[in-house]
Amino acid sequence: MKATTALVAALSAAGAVSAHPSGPKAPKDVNPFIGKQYFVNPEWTGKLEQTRAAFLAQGDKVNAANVKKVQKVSTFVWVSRLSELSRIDDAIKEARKVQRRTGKKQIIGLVLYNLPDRDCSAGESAGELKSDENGLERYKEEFIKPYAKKLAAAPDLSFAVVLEPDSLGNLVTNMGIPQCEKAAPIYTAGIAHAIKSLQYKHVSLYIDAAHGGWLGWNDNLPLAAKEFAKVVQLAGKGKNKIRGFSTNVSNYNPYNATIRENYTEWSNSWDESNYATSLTPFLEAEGLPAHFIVDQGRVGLYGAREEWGEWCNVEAGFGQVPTTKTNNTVVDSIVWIKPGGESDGECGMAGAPRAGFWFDEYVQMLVKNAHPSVLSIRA
Ligand SMILES: *[C@@H]1O[C@H](CO)[C@@H](O)[C@H](O)[C@H]1NC(C)=O
Ligand SMILES: *[C@@H]1O[C@H](CO)[C@@H](O)[C@H](O)[C@H]1NC(C)=O
Ligand SMILES: *[C@@H]1O[C@H](CO)[C@@H](O)[C@H](O)[C@H]1NC(C)=O
Ligand SMILES: CC(=O)N[C@H]1CO[C@H](CO)[C@@H](O)[C@@H]1O
Repeated sequence: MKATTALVAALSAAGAVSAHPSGPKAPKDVNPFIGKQYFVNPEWTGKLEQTRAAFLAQGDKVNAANVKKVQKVSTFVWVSRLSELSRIDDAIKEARKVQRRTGKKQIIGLVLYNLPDRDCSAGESAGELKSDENGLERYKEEFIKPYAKKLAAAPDLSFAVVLEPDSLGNLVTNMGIPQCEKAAPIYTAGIAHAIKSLQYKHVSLYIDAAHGGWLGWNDNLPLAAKEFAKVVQLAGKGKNKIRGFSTNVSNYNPYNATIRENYTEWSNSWDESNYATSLTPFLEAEGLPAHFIVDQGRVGLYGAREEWGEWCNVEAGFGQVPTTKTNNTVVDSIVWIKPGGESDGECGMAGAPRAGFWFDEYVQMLVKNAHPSVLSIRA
């Protein structure tokens, strides 16, 4: 077992070298999460107080205590509209406080999510910017510029930034939808601009690569890699450019499936670790860095979905807690990008509120089904 792992690691390292001929001053290939403390977002952990109170009201002391463990876990901070840029300031302020108190270097996870004509295929998460109303210029000037300025002013911290979940996935598979065809040049220009604007040593960029059930099929893997390469090239000559890719943001796929779901039958990407592995050679062929972060904020229970495409308030639990011990050399870290608790929409579980609204019964279920790594946290 060990020998095989070492061989695979050696091969993939060799692949990386040949794909990126590096000059003497090329940045070292370091996992930005190693040795850092993952930032815990008090805005989210505060909301879980109502979940704890609900368990106590039911006389369920065990799960009330488990909520305290969940409150120790790091989640990403979503910046999804212009008015949410202040969330970056709040996170920076809080992270500095913790860093001063503990002496441990903090890494803050951020999601950058505000492209014009957002969510072209479903429209469920359509954003505030419209390409017909000068959206791309506004995105660059009013969103990316201040975003970059805030990060640039905090070199004492580290940042992992997920770029625009879902967007490039739509350009790979949904070009038959007129809105996506129209959005394509806007998306590529917008993300390339974000990459170019966020070139700082303390900022690691991860382009969103959707998930194994979407781009993980054999036919889609090379198309996805080509789409990513196009955007990175458009960003021009850079320094570090991007660190890698994020997968499964807000979805329910397990990282390491103990039992394969039937609906994954023909796919080599039946869980997110295998998706990262499947995509790797295609990225390397395009000269792109094959490094991943995988969202395990919510993981669907085995058998909870009849089809892979089910996405709405699926029966799930909080997943593996963030760690760099991923058992896969191409995976930098498991992270919780989607902070469990906000409803996906009025669908899935009974009583679900509109998208984005807190759904406490759902959170209680996430706690009850939490991964063992959550339960072993000392609170
Ligand atoms: C998957 O397929 C097997 C074999 O057909 C069946 O026994 C099993 O119940 C199925 N699992 C689910 C979750 O539907
Ligand atoms: C890595 O493998 C070990 C040993 O099998 C296992 O206990 C652990 O849960 C795995 N880690 C992840 C993140 O899946
Ligand atoms: C998946 O789990 C198995 C069994 O615990 C373990 O041997 C393997 O290393 C794990 N793989 C990953 C990628 O976590
Ligand atoms: C970024 C991403 O992959 N998002 C997807 C997560 O999974 C759900 C369910 O398959 C999709 O609807 C999202 O688009």
